[in-house]
Amino acid sequence: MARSTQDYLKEVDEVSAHNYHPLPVVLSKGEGCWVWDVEGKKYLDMLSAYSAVNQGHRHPKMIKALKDQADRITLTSRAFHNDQMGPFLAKLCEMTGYRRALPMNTGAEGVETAVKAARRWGYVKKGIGEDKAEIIVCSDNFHGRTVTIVSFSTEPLYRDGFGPMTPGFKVIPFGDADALERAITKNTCAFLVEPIQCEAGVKIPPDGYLKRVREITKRHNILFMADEIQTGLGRTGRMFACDHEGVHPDAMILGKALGGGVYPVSAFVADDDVMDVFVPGNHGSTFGGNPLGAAAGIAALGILIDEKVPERAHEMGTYIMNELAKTGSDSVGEIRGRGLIIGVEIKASVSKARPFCEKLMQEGILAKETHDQVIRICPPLIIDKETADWALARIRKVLSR
Ligand code: IF1
Repeated sequence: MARSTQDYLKEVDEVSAHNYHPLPVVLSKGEGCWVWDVEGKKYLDMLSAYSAVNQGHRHPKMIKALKDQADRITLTSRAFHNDQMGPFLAKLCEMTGYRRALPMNTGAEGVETAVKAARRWGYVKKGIGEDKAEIIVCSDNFHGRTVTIVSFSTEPLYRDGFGPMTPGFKVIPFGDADALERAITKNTCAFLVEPIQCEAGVKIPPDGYLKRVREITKRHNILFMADEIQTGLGRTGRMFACDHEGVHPDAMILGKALGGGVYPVSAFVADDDVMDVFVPGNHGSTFGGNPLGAAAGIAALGILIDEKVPERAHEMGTYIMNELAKTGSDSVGEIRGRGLIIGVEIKASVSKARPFCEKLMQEGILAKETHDQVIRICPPLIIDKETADWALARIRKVLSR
């Protein structure tokens, strides 16, 4: 007899670590904006694996690239060259406007790479005293789960019990450029920031913030490093969220959609002045830059350009935001977003966001709450108007209950 959803839930509850609290749906198939559960029920994916499937589930060009590469060679290690990594990094540099790229696998590894680059740049290029380098970050940041990264998180849940913490980080409020300027000392090597704080509840900084950050970091000779892992590659309606203010940071970290939803691919991109702090042996990864991931990366970037994905995200994001604003539900507080990262805040006096996500699931929409009060609306960027209208009708119904 076929296994039911309950069978799967019971099994996973027994054998997996309980480090998540997922919605009770067990998925077994995906295509475009849609996913199916083990009982054949179809859902619209409004989370997109936290922006890792911007190109849609199983985009035909992704699957072809993956299969073709799997038929040739999948893993070489960095002890040898492979014929996919160079073309991948060249394309990435061209799209981002940086001279060099360092490929890793997960976002957290990309952020760790940025931290190492910034510290070493501080010592080698800026002459900061040994082990004194300081990186400034923002409160409510989310940059990943490694010990060093949670060391500069301000969320107790992510840190508690995982000490001793890595020193060398200073936390300032997000969106406050004056606070950045005040926090800089002779030991500061970098400012690391998400251009939009997604996990914090889709927090968009005040207009002109990134421009001021660029100006301040330049004037004080510290690196401006943007974590575009979630905001990058089209999500906000431009290729990168920093593009909204025409700002070019000293370095960017990319991940998630860089693998087109089929493979973990991340990268740290920067110019020579930063990247040349890496020398043979002082950083690396078994899997970073592997041919399968690089082939996925080439396809993922190709789709974003060929199908004008950022433009589509801008168009559909504007449409969905405007339509949501018309909903006029008593349960809804602020609705904010940029492109197709949209947060619908549920008033704390009404309830938490989770029950709304559960009701959306019953209606055939998978969305995930963040920080108790915010429903995140983040479909794949290839969503069309018909699908958006289908979703809007159901979202309205759930919000107006
Ligand atoms: C989880 C959140 C999203 C990220 C930014 C680095 C990373 C992430 C801006 C690390 C990862 C994830 C990880 C996933 C859930 C998710 C998440 F809710 F936790 F915050 F997307 F909003 N920088 N974000 O968003 O990348 O190492 O995971 O590849 O940890 O549960 P990773």
